[in-house]
Amino acid sequence: MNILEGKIALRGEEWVAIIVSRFNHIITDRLVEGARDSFVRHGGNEERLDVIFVPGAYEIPFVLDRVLASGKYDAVCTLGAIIRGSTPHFDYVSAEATKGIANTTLKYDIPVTFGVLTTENIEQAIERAGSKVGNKGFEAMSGLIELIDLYRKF
Ligand code: INI
Repeated sequence: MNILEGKIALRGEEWVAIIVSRFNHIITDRLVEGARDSFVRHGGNEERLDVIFVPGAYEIPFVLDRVLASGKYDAVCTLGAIIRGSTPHFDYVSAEATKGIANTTLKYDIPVTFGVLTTENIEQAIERAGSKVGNKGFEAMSGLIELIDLYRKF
């Protein structure tokens, strides 16, 4: 049996972009910090890590398309925080962001991970941004690093 899997280790030569939404920035700032932490801990060169800000999660797919088309990056980590609160906007924004990121990713042969939180309330978001339930930014970057190595294998 042959097992194909990626190592969570960078060579220091990879260019990686984080696309992050400013909406609910108290949360998304923490996700960026977690992602940066994972990147550095796993051997990334911080001078090759670009952080690209967009207004809200709805805009992530459009900017993702441009970023992937640029050819500059080996991989892209998307981060955001969509919190239901009391507005129906949540359903539209989360559906478009999720679908948009997946559809855009399928157009390119470049790894992309999804670190966009979709939570019922701010407490659940805080739990996933560096407290009780870990940091989803760290997880999204760690998954991305694994994919970078996996993509080298075929
Ligand atoms: N954007 C988010 O990133 N998170 C949210 O929770 C959110 N809510 O709830 O409205 C949100 N809305 C803004 C949206 O992403 C766009 O930026 C806006 O509609 C302008 O296009």
